[in-house]
Amino acid sequence: NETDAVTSQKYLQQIDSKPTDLFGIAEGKNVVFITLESTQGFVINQKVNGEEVTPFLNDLIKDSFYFNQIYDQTAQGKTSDAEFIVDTGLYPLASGSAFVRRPENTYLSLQHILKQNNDYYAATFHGNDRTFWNRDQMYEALGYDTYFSKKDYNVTEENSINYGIKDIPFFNQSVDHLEELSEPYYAKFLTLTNHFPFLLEEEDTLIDEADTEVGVVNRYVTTVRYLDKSIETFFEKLKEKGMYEDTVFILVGDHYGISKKYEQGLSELLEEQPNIVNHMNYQQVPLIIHVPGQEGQTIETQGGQIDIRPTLLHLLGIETDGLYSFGRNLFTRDNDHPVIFRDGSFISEDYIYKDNVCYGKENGQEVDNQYCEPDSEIVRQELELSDNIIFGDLLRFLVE
Ligand code: GP9
Ligand code: MN
Repeated sequence: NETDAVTSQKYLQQIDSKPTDLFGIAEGKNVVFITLESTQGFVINQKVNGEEVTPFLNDLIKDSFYFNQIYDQTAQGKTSDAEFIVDTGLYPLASGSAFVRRPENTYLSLQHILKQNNDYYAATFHGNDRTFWNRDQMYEALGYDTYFSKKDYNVTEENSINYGIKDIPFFNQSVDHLEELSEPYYAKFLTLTNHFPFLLEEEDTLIDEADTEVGVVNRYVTTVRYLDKSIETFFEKLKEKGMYEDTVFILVGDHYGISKKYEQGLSELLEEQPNIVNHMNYQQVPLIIHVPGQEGQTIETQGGQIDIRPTLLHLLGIETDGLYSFGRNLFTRDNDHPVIFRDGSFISEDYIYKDNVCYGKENGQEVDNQYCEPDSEIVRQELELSDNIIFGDLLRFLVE
């Protein structure tokens, strides 16, 4: 009800945004947002059999804001949760996908905000069926003007694998649609080839499989390598067409590719011990924000996918106060605020809290639960407020 709406409003209003020199550096630019399917942070600058897994991304981060401590906050909604978090600034649901369960809500989405501020046109591109994850319905609620899906692509048996059209033809064909959009635009691209169980044809294999005891991990490096190539192809094409300069690019992994079940293969690959500290590190996803002409910088601030939206808005020169989001600008985020996971676990400046056990963050030693209690309280509060907003459809009272 409306009282709950006011409670949420009060909490969210204390999330301050602080000024920085970067405010507005990308004002008015087109935005190209790319989700890197199943891409975990460890692939960046990682070599397998002496070869880089992501040579293009490794180069790109040298001229980008590269955030190397960003955590996957998705739950059962997988890709759709990653989309939900970025677009709404809310946490995903504890079970199921908000895309499927709450498409009729009022949302103050990133797309709405951009439309209101600079008349951005919002489009989304994905090679799978329109209705997957209920995207057709949810994208309307989020204010997308156009949704290019499978039916808008020339999809053949030759150019498809696993869930659909391969990433290279996907980007190639997308450019033709992108060219037609009115500017400035916000364009989201969901890649697909690097999806479990990581299948790839010989002709697309650019790197040898890894050599661990876990086939999933071995194949994963080849599909990540292919994804890297597809991004390179896309950038080249945009440069050729003069569509690169005036665009800010955001690339982010949507969630893990190697689930816990296969993690021992990852430990083998990286020659690391299977322990809580490394397990948490594997939950990191790469976040790259590339503004052409802007000098590169690696930012070690701890954060989550929920922090992407205010960070982008900051660069676009849009104030984030009063936008009902749980995210914090990564350029100013306080490390003492925990990164919150949907199951109530978290990672803070000094602790990891997982499955009701509190660990020291640096050494992974179990410590008394009392050390995690204060942050745990914040975690419960944020998740509850976010759930209230979603289940109570509270933004209908707050957003005109
Ligand atoms: C399918 C794509 C991948 O359209 O979103 O699915 P997911 O990663 O959510 O399993
Ligand atoms: Mn996914």
